[in-house]
Amino acid sequence: MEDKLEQLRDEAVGAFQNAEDNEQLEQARVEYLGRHGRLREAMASIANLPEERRPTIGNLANRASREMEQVYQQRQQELAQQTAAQESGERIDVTLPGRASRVGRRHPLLATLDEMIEIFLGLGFTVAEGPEVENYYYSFEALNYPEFHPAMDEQMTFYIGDDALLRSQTSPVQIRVMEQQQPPVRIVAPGRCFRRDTVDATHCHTFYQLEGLLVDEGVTFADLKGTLEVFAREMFGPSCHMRFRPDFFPFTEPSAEIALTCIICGGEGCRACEQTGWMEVGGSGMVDPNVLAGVGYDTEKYTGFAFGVGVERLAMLRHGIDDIRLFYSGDMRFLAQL
Ligand code: 2NL
Repeated sequence: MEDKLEQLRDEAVGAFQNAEDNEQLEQARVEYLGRHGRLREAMASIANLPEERRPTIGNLANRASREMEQVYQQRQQELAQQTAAQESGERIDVTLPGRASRVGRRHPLLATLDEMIEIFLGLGFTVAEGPEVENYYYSFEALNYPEFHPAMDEQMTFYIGDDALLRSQTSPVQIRVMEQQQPPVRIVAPGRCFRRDTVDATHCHTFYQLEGLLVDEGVTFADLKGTLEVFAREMFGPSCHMRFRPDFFPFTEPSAEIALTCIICGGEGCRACEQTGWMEVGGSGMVDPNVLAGVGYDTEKYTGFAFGVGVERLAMLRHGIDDIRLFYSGDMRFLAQL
């Protein structure tokens, strides 16, 4: 009887372990563990044994039963895991082509800025950079701001200390360069700037600017206009023109607002340009003699022009984008289109 039970257990364990799917496993379960199965059959025959043999054989039968049940459950679990893996597509198809890794590219704002810089490099300018955290002197005093100008107000500028603030334009860079060298100076200063603006479709607290500065003997407003005209045509094509209107900045005199032929409607007038046919892109002017004197230049000998252009504005025009916030959204559906 002992041999018979052991043989039955070994057979059952083999059958469970060799079952290749749920159906085969269920067949084996019915055969060995079922209500009319072979284990029950063997257990029923224990009643026919002599009384003193029954407890030993009964224990043996119970142990065999537990072992069979254990192997059955283990195999059941293995099969369930296999099915789940197959259903979730974990099968490996070695014939599939590999996944190409995504190639990155420049952000549209920096791509626009690079194009702008490229044009000025072609005109003989070089690139100058400086700190994003500035002090009062380079931000305001050296730029001929009067002592209580609103641009200095905490409402308009981010202060991070008594004499430390986030630059609101890149002009401090040009002051630093002029302090270091005598004319001729011919530089562009690209970079990130910061203003206390409430974010909306056309304003952001963080934005990019490109400023330019040229100081030499005999520089006139005609040089300013000619330089910016060349820039506009290189950037937007031969039909793009420039409009100058009187404006005011503390650091230039005279000063002029810069507008370009609306790229959306070609100057006809549309919603983007509020029916004017023109798009304002920045400001410009002849460097105020106070600024030149402040860095130790001889104002009898030298004159200069300067300008500042908003990079977001140009990028929006170029790509027909109507919301500045898209540039800072990090949304790949937007970025991948440009
Ligand atoms: C604007 C106007 C401008 C300048 C920036 C400048 C710098 C120095 C001296 C004189 Cl160091 N001028 N920069 C001049 C005129 C206008 O920016 O609307 N920018 C977006």
